[in-house]
Amino acid sequence: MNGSRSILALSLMAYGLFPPLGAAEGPQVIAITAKRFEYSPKEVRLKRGETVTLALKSLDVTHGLLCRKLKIDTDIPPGQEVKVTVTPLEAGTYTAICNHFCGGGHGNMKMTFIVQ
Ligand SMILES: [Cu+2]
Repeated sequence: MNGSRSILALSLMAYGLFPPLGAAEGPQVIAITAKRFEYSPKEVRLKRGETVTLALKSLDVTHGLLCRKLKIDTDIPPGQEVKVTVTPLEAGTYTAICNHFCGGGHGNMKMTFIVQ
Protein backbone atom coordinates (compact mmCIF):
# COMPACT_ATOMS: atom_id res chain seq x y z
CA MET A 1 0.00 0.00 0.00
CA ASN A 2 2.69 2.38 1.08
CA GLY A 3 4.86 1.31 -1.86
CA SER A 4 2.22 2.04 -4.47
CA ARG A 5 1.63 5.46 -2.92
CA SER A 6 5.32 6.27 -3.29
CA ILE A 7 5.22 5.17 -6.90
CA LEU A 8 2.20 7.40 -7.48
CA ALA A 9 4.00 10.32 -5.85
CA LEU A 10 7.09 9.67 -7.96
CA SER A 11 5.00 9.45 -11.12
CA LEU A 12 3.37 12.78 -10.36
CA MET A 13 6.78 14.33 -9.74
CA ALA A 14 8.13 12.92 -12.97
CA TYR A 15 5.07 14.23 -14.81
CA GLY A 16 5.78 17.70 -13.47
CA LEU A 17 9.45 17.57 -14.39
CA PHE A 18 9.03 15.94 -17.77
CA PRO A 19 5.60 16.77 -19.16
CA PRO A 20 4.65 14.46 -22.02
CA LEU A 21 5.56 15.54 -25.53
CA GLY A 22 2.78 17.53 -27.11
CA ALA A 23 1.86 19.17 -23.83
CA ALA A 24 4.04 22.18 -24.61
CA GLU A 25 2.26 25.44 -25.38
CA GLY A 26 2.33 26.06 -29.09
CA PRO A 27 4.99 25.31 -31.65
CA GLN A 28 8.73 25.42 -31.06
CA VAL A 29 10.17 28.87 -31.75
CA ILE A 30 13.36 29.14 -33.81
CA ALA A 31 15.09 32.52 -33.72
CA ILE A 32 16.76 33.69 -36.93
CA THR A 33 18.57 36.98 -37.30
CA ALA A 34 19.28 38.74 -40.57
CA LYS A 35 21.98 41.29 -41.28
CA ARG A 36 23.88 42.37 -44.39
CA PHE A 37 24.33 39.83 -46.02
CA GLU A 38 23.64 36.71 -44.05
CA TYR A 39 21.22 34.90 -41.82
CA SER A 40 22.14 33.34 -38.53
CA PRO A 41 21.94 30.43 -38.27
CA LYS A 42 22.68 29.70 -41.93
CA GLU A 43 21.03 26.32 -41.65
CA VAL A 44 17.92 25.22 -39.77
CA ARG A 45 16.70 21.65 -39.45
CA LEU A 46 12.99 20.97 -39.33
CA LYS A 47 10.94 17.83 -38.93
CA ARG A 48 8.47 16.87 -41.58
CA GLY A 49 4.91 17.51 -40.43
CA GLU A 50 5.99 19.44 -37.35
CA THR A 51 4.87 23.05 -37.03
CA VAL A 52 7.46 25.58 -35.90
CA THR A 53 7.44 29.34 -35.53
CA LEU A 54 10.31 31.29 -37.02
CA ALA A 55 11.04 34.44 -35.01
CA LEU A 56 12.84 36.74 -37.45
CA LYS A 57 14.82 39.84 -36.59
CA SER A 58 16.94 42.20 -38.63
CA LEU A 59 19.99 43.79 -37.07
CA ASP A 60 20.37 46.54 -39.68
CA VAL A 61 18.15 47.25 -42.69
CA THR A 62 14.96 45.68 -43.97
CA HIS A 63 15.59 42.18 -45.30
CA GLY A 64 13.24 39.61 -46.68
CA LEU A 65 12.90 35.85 -46.39
CA LEU A 66 11.44 33.93 -49.30
CA CYS A 67 11.07 30.19 -49.71
CA ARG A 68 8.07 29.37 -51.86
CA LYS A 69 8.13 25.63 -51.20
CA LEU A 70 7.87 26.22 -47.45
CA LYS A 71 5.34 29.03 -47.97
CA ILE A 72 7.61 31.63 -46.40
CA ASP A 73 7.46 35.13 -47.88
CA THR A 74 7.99 38.01 -45.51
CA ASP A 75 9.82 41.26 -45.00
CA ILE A 76 11.92 41.66 -41.87
CA PRO A 77 12.03 45.34 -40.92
CA PRO A 78 14.66 46.33 -38.35
CA GLY A 79 13.50 46.81 -34.78
CA GLN A 80 10.64 44.40 -34.86
CA GLU A 81 10.23 40.66 -34.55
CA VAL A 82 8.37 38.99 -37.39
CA LYS A 83 6.85 35.59 -36.70
CA VAL A 84 6.18 33.07 -39.42
CA THR A 85 4.63 29.67 -38.80
CA VAL A 86 5.86 26.82 -40.97
CA THR A 87 4.72 23.23 -41.31
CA PRO A 88 7.00 21.47 -43.81
CA LEU A 89 5.19 18.59 -45.46
CA GLU A 90 7.98 17.11 -47.58
CA ALA A 91 11.51 16.13 -46.70
CA GLY A 92 14.18 17.93 -48.63
CA THR A 93 16.69 20.75 -48.68
CA TYR A 94 15.21 24.16 -49.31
CA THR A 95 17.00 27.40 -49.99
CA ALA A 96 15.48 30.63 -48.69
CA ILE A 97 16.66 33.93 -50.11
CA CYS A 98 16.47 37.57 -49.18
CA ASN A 99 13.92 39.11 -51.48
CA HIS A 100 14.14 42.68 -50.23
CA PHE A 101 17.06 44.59 -51.77
CA CYS A 102 19.44 45.32 -48.91
CA GLY A 103 22.70 46.36 -50.59
CA GLY A 104 25.62 45.08 -52.62
CA GLY A 105 25.69 41.51 -51.29
CA HIS A 106 21.95 41.06 -51.47
CA GLY A 107 22.07 38.53 -54.29
CA ASN A 108 24.10 36.12 -52.17
CA MET A 109 22.03 36.39 -49.03
CA LYS A 110 20.47 33.00 -48.41
CA MET A 111 19.97 30.24 -45.88
CA THR A 112 19.00 26.59 -45.93
CA PHE A 113 16.15 24.66 -44.36
CA ILE A 114 16.70 20.92 -44.11
CA VAL A 115 13.50 18.95 -43.58
CA GLN A 116 13.84 15.37 -42.38
CU1 LIG B 1 18.61 41.51 -49.32
